[in-house]
Amino acid sequence: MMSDKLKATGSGVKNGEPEGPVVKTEIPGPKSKKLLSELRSLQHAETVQLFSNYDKSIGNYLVDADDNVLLDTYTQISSVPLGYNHPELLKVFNDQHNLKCLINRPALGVFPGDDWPKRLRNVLNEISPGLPNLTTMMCGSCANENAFKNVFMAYQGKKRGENVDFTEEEKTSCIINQPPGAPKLSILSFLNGFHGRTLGSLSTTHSKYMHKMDIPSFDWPIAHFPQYKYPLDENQHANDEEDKKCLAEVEALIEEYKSKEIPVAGIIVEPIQSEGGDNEASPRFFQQLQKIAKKHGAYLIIDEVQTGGGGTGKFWCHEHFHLETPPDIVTFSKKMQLGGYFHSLEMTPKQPSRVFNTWMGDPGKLILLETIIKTIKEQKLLQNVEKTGKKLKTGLLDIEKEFSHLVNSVRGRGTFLAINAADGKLRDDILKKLKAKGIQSGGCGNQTLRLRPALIFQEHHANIFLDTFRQVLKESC
Ligand code: PSZ
Repeated sequence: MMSDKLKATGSGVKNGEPEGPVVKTEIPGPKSKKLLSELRSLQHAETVQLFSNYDKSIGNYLVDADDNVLLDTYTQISSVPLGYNHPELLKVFNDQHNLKCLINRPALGVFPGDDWPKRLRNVLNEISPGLPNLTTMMCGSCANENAFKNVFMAYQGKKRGENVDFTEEEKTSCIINQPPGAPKLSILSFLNGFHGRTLGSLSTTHSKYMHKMDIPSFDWPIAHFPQYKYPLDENQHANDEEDKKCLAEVEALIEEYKSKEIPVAGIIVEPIQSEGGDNEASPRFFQQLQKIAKKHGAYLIIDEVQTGGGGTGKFWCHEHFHLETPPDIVTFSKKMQLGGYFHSLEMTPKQPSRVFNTWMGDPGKLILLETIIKTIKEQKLLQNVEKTGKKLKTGLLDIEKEFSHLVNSVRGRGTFLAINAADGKLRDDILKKLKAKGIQSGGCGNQTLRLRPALIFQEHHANIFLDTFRQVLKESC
């Protein structure tokens, strides 16, 4: 799978990686704890788990400040595509031109570098999910936030028709947040969805109260997302009914908000609800959702911030759904390093400066993305994800059978996999025990353990994870 450069460099050592996890201290260890107290005096740092040594971290292994070596199945909340210190990425800024693109960071909306169109075109050609335009941004939240703006503009643009000039009343009213310039419009989202924490995107995030407490929100419709029973093949009928129920609710909400005069201009959905608990929905659910969106003149935004970049075995998770046309917008960030969204021409504003900020992304990150895409293709990493994913999922299904009183509902695609613990406390205990044995993993939803390894995670890494997981469950019996 790997190029020769990356082949074994010594006995028992693969791709420059250690043979397995090494735990030397409790985690966080004394050095991490000392650094945490220092950081706490400088900023709110209550979410910090440990401090890492990014010089020593390598491949699938995260090395912490106390020299503990952790097999990383969580990858910075699913955002490390090629593992740590990948040789191809280490080379990128040895190139003087690339280095100059990095340090002379332009305001891309005004003074882009002379290679920017070519670089954007390359990325579009390589990975666009069938959409002709690409707007770059900095993170997932601001990708969604600006995607909403495009949706609202296109929705109002449709009403204006050929007459693209704004009225005087629109111009003065929008300044003071009033209609008709600032119209009442909505984005429909799903319960347990996560689309970011900035003010607009937070109105479509519905996973944990801590994300939302004390923050004013838009009155926008929220539909239930299917909650499936597993295994899928034994619960097809119940799950089909669940799809139907949720889709009927989407249509009812669209009608309700139309009559409330807050029409639904767009629908945002994750291909697999990630923060909310790795909740899947069927290809048919997404096909029908797209049909409903089209029928009601609402645009469909697929949020691939967490699912995008190959973890599901396809570059975009929604490719698994075989939609009849591409969605109107596909947002991304995380593994792509750069935030942004692909979109149809209809989403492109007719006037200048409507979707804009100082940086509008970062050429340095786009350069990294080019290398990431090239490496994924050259090293056939999507195939690797499929292969490792099969091993991992089969292993998890075996474990689920063996410990059915402790864990259930194995699900997911590629290596983008999840399993539920019987309750939230057990899930948290499992995460802690895995960490103590040198596996960095993560939770989502109330009781789910999620796997988000890098695309270079291989079968032998899967074996280490599965063996350790089994050990932890044995101890929990
Ligand atoms: O607690 C947090 O803020 C977290 S933990 C994981 C995320 C955020 N994920 C980010 C995310 C996402 O998973 C989806 C599907 N859409 C949008 C976002 C927001 O991306 P960022 O964090 O880059 O703003």
